[in-house]
Parts: sequence; structure tokens; C-alpha cells
Amino acid sequence: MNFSWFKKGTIYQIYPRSFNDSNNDGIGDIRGIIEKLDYLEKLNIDILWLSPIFSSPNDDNGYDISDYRAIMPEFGSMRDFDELLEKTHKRGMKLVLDLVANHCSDEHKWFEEAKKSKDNPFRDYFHWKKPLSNGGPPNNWKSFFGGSAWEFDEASGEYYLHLFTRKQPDLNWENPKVREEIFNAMKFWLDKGVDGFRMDVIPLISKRDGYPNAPDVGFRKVIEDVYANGPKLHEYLKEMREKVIRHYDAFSLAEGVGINHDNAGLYINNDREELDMLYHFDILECTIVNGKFEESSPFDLVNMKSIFKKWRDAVHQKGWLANAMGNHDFARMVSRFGNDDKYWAESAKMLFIMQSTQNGTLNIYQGDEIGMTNIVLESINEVRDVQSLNFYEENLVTQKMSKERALELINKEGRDNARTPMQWNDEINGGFSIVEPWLKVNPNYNKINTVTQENDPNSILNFYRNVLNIRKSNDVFVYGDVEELEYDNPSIYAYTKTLDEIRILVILNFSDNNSKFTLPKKCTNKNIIVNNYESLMFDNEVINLKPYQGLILKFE
Ligand code: TEU
Ligand code: CA
Repeated sequence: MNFSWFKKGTIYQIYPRSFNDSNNDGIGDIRGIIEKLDYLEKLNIDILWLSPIFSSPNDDNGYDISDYRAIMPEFGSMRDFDELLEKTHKRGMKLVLDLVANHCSDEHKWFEEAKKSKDNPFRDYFHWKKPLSNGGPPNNWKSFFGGSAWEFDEASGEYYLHLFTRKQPDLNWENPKVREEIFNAMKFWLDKGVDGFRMDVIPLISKRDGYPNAPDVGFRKVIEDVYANGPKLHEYLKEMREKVIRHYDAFSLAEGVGINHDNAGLYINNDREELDMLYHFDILECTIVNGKFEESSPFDLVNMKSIFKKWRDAVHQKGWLANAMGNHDFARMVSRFGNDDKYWAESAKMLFIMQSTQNGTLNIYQGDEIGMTNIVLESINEVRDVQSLNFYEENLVTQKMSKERALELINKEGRDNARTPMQWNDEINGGFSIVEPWLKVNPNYNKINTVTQENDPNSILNFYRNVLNIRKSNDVFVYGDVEELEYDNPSIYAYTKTLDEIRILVILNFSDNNSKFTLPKKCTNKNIIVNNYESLMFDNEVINLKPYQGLILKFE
């Protein structure tokens, strides 16, 4: 399938728990999303992706599903969902759900049954193994969220596999009944009219035969070589396309944990008939060496350029990527890649110029359009994310670092940074809720909120709207071929994008200082279509860029 709506369309990721609380219980909900459809339409969004909205005990905020066909009561009812879907479609927008199919919740009835006995018909929906002779777990696999990936079940004397928390048992995709259950759940939502799925950790669904021990090569490499890309993975993805996706005008978007540019094509190349696109993690993890809260490297622009280039080349004319600079699993984009203090607005805008001119479907994470920043959580009691909490607790045992250092790392890289409630206005709790929200609101909501920015023509919000508007009527943004200029320049990222006779030139100053750049051809102010500063000095072919200045010039 080769529809262009998902290539050209802009995706907006909503983390429902933190988006908008319509009934003031401190938790965002579906009616809260409905209330903000005007806002999203005005922003020029085409596709909404909702992080999981299904029933869940919320050990991992919905990424632990206990019923694939029911709405989480805290988020509302099926009627609310149907209304959201209808109203989204009425505005010409699409709605995409999050399919978490590698694992479910330990409170799902499948797992509750499976635990009852070894011969329960649901037992084989999961991965069970006997202990080693010393009683230990069957292999050395580690959970993404710390500790062993195996949990001992007293009653049956066996371990079950959970690559995430112990409340997220991995489903056994070898079992055709499991595949059937998941495919039927997908059809249930697609039949309602949902327009596709973002597929959570889909590269992990096929496990390696015999569960071999992982070599000691760093967690990232272990994910690639041992957890992801298992032997039957592509068979399952083809089956999913054949039995489900193919029959609908809907897309499948892989969350690409464990995929690298060498094997990406196996997932998304058009001739493979598997998935439509994927998010790779290389940009999002470009400062993370092995895993979160471990060693990190400083931001390096040339490295970022090389990642973009590598991926672009890998899928060129064969497959399609999706491009995200932030999501609910990482710290805030402007805090990581820009300067969220002195050049907050400038760098937020510049990053969006980059993002909106890179290849692949453009993906905006809620709040980035107003430049929301990381938060400082003052004590561990304010931390909500299970990944951060597990890390903190593990450290209390191992004493690898001081408690203060652990909290500092959580504040730097933890997922709560991106999950603080959306900042709508400068009223109590940023207008998210009138009661205390489930996670602290960033105290900077007085300054950073949608209403203040709505009223300011130079705001980040209005800049996003404007760029998206221009992008809609300029296919070169989406389909143009990229060519780099001054590739080795450590502070300026410059590239052209060309489609037929039309060429744009993007110039981005990733620096707190002024930087000079020599234009490849003579330009005048008439060539400028986007500029995040009010002025620009043309001095023949040399331009002098201000800190974090970003420009798009157009030539015909
Ligand atoms: O994330 C998968 C994933 O790989 C992340 O755990 C990522 O590696 C990590 O956050 C970076 O440190 C997906 C979801 O996006 C995440 O929210 C879930 O917790 C996870 O799957 C389990 O479903
Ligand atoms: Ca609510």
C-alpha cells in the first residue's frame, strides 16, 4: 500500500493521562481530548496517536493492558471513545491507537488463567521455564526496567518471562491462538474506523529458540542481537499484514527498538509487505551510550547529522520512516537538543525547522509545540515513572551511586520529564485540572502555556502552525531529496531538499554563538520562507546567523 496521507500527514502524539483532565480527578481523559480538538485542528495536525487507552492496572501507565477491547475507566467509556473518533474524522483528521502486543498485564484474564495450573489452556499464552538446578532464573536476560527478566511463580515452581516489569508478562507469539487474539483485537478497533496502530516494541515479539544467554556486550547490543529480530518475527508481521492491515485503509508504524539501519528494510521496504513505517531510536538515543542512567555522551551535531544521513540512505526510495525528536519515553526535546534557558524559544523553533524538513512522517509530541521543558523533581516521592523508580530502588541495594546522584540522573533522563501535565494556561495546575494532578505540573506553566502563546504572534506555537501550513503546500518538505552542505561543520547543520525544479535550503545554527555560513548561491530576503528571528543580515554570499537561528530559503 502506498497511500500518501500518512507520509504527508503530521502525527501528534497524545499521552492521554497528561493531556487534559475533563472531570477534575487529576488524570487526563478522552473527553479532555475531545475538548481540545479545535486546538489540534488549528495547529494543523492530521493524525492523532493516543498512547494506550485500554483497561490497565497502570503499572506502566497503560503499556500493561488487561483488556484489549475495553477503555480504561479513568479515561472514560467506549461511548466517549466513539465520540472522539467521530469528531476527529469529522475534522478530516485520523486517529491511531497504540498496540501493545509483545506483553499484556499480569491482571489480564489470560495470565490469571495461565497461573492457575501447568495444564491450563492459557498456560502456553506466555513463556514459562523451569528454574536452573540452583533454583535461579533460566537465563541471564535482564528486564528493560532493571533486574532479571524472569519472575518466579511459587505455585507452579516455574519462571515466566517479562522483558519489562514483572506485571508485564511477555506473550508467546509462537502460539497461533495468541496471534489470533491480537489480530482479532486489532480488527475490533479497525472495524470501528480507527486508522492504524503504532506498534509498541514490535521487534521483540519473536523469542530466540532455547532462550540463549545474552553475551556481555552492553544492553543496547543485547536488545538488537538477543531480544529483538527473532527468528519468526517477519513471518508474524507478514501474517498480520495479510490477515488484518491489508483489509483496511490503515497504517502500521513500528516502534523500532532493536532495529538498526542495516535491517530496517526488512520491516518497511515496500516489497516486503510488512509494516508501513518505523520510528528508529538512534536520534532519541544519540546521547545515551548503552542505557538510561548509565554513561552518556555530550550532544554532538556531526553525529546527529550522520544518523539522519545513515537512515535516509538506508531506506531511500524503498521504505518510509517516521521522525520523532521526543516522546513519552525521553526527556524533553528542547532541553536535550536546544537551550531551554537563554535561547528557549529560538532553539525550540530551530529544532522544529530541522524536524519538519527531515525525511519521514513528522511526529510532534504533545507540549513540544509550546516548548515544554524538563522538570526538576525535588525528591523521589515526586517521581512516578516505574523505570525511574526501579532504577532508584536498585541503586539503594547496589549503592552504585549516592541517592542524590540517582535523583539527578532521573531528572536528566527520566520519562516523567515528558509526562508532566500539558500546560494550557496560567491558572491553577496550568489549566490541566483543578485538583492535584497524578504527576506534578512544571512550575514554569506561568510562562509556558498555550493561551499565552496563542496571543503572541512570535510564539513557538504560532511558529509551529505557520511552518506546518507552509509544509502542507510544499511537497518538497516531504518528498525532496536531501543533500548536505558543510557536513563536517560542528555547529551548523545545512542541507538542501530538492523535488523536481524546486529546492529549499535549510540552515540551522546549533550554537549559543553567532556563526557565519557561506551560501551556495546568492540570495535575497525574497528567498526566505521561514526564519525564527525577525531579521537576517545578508552580506553578499555570507550570512551571519544568530544563536540557534534557523532558516528555510526557497529557490524555483
Ligand atoms: O518503549 C519501549 C522501549 O524500548 C523503552 O522502554 C525505551 O527503551 C526506554 O524508555 C528508553 O529508556 C515502549 C513504550 O514506549 C514505553 O512507554 C513502555 O514502557 C514500553 O514499551 C513497554 O511497553
Ligand atoms: Ca479525568
